[in-house]
Amino acid sequence: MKELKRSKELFQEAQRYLPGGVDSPVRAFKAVGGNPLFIRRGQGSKIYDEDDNEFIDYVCSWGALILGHSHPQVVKALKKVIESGTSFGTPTELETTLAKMICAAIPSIKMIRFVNSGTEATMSAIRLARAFTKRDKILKFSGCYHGHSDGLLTKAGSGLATLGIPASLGVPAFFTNQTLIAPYNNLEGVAQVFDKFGQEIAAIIVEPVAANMGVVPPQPGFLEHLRSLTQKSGVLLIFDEVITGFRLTYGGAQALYEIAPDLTCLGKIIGGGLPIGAYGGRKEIMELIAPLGPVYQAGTLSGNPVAMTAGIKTLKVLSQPESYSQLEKKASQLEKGITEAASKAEINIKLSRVGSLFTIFFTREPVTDYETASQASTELYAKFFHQMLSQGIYLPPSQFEASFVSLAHSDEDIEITVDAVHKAFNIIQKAPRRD
Ligand code: HOZ
Repeated sequence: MKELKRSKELFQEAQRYLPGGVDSPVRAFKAVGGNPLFIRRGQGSKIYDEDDNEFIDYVCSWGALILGHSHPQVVKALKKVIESGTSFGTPTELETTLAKMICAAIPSIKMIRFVNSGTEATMSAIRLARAFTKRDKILKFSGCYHGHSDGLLTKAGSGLATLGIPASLGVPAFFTNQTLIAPYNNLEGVAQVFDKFGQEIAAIIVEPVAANMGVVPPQPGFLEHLRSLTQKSGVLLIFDEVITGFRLTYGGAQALYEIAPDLTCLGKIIGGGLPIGAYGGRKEIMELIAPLGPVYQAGTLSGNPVAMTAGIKTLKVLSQPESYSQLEKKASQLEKGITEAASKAEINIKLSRVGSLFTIFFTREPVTDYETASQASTELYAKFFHQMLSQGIYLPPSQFEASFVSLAHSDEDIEITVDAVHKAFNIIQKAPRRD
């Protein structure tokens, strides 16, 4: 890798105008140290920084780019649509086309509302759940991240876990008092909350595969139990599939685990790399949204033709046979290579993977919730991250974020990555350690 001369200059300048030099905290490399890369372009599985260094990218715009960067069919469709205008603030046929595709792929979604981010999707789904149940409290799991709306910014993963911020300043206690917390994968914790507050809970919101404390799969029976408990107690079950939707299967995590939630939040892949979010679910709940019902939610750029087009094209490509078996093959080859490298170098890791989502935790203990995830050595992760970066592999700059494999990653990319992991683990193993 060449010097990061230009990235360094740009970061200096950015910090004068943007808080921390970034528009989203994890990008600032605070958890791993060093200078963030300023990226100029992406093509397939690769990104290129302002110094012209090439990296195999396992962030893929935080999972949005399941087809890889600048997929030719997506780019072609975008060029065409942009020539006809970028936003009208009126309905377009494209919104119905994407809505139909999503409803067909995810049968629990009978109606859907497009918004502009995952944060908006979860925030609006919760408002809707409160209106439907006429209850105020919600239950979320520690280490799960559902965007940055007030009521959800407590015991959250992603950037808060990365930066060690337990709760954001500026959020009145009034909001977080309505948010109940249980540990992920812990049915006893859920039962305790329900014993005390069952009648006041509007919804449980959960990432069906947690992917914002690193990847933590649901243990057998966890999601099933949440479904039966919520059904018995008049509580809505909201799946936050912003990351897992169209990633684990074409029907998302809910198809993989065969559980139909009442509401689903989506984002990332359904916008093909353009800003998007969506929430959808049972018809009688969705019909409460204005203008049909009294739950208000609106947006100037919601359903804009550019994001709709990128989403439609992405889902069309993704719906081709073998997309998911290819993703599984690539990701399992990577898992095998990394696991072998770890045992050869005698490094304790737990590799957590569901389909094309994975995290390497630097720990010897199984990772099942936020408490066990946070036992992993962030110091070793940072060393590993930089060893990989110097060999041209871009991983998430935080132990508590997922890595993403795309359809653009080739067998050669996987081989190069595994070779780099061998080298990185050997160097880490030899370095003096504090863990
Ligand atoms: N919260 C995002 C990952 N879970 C990070 C988004 C970004 O920094 O772009």
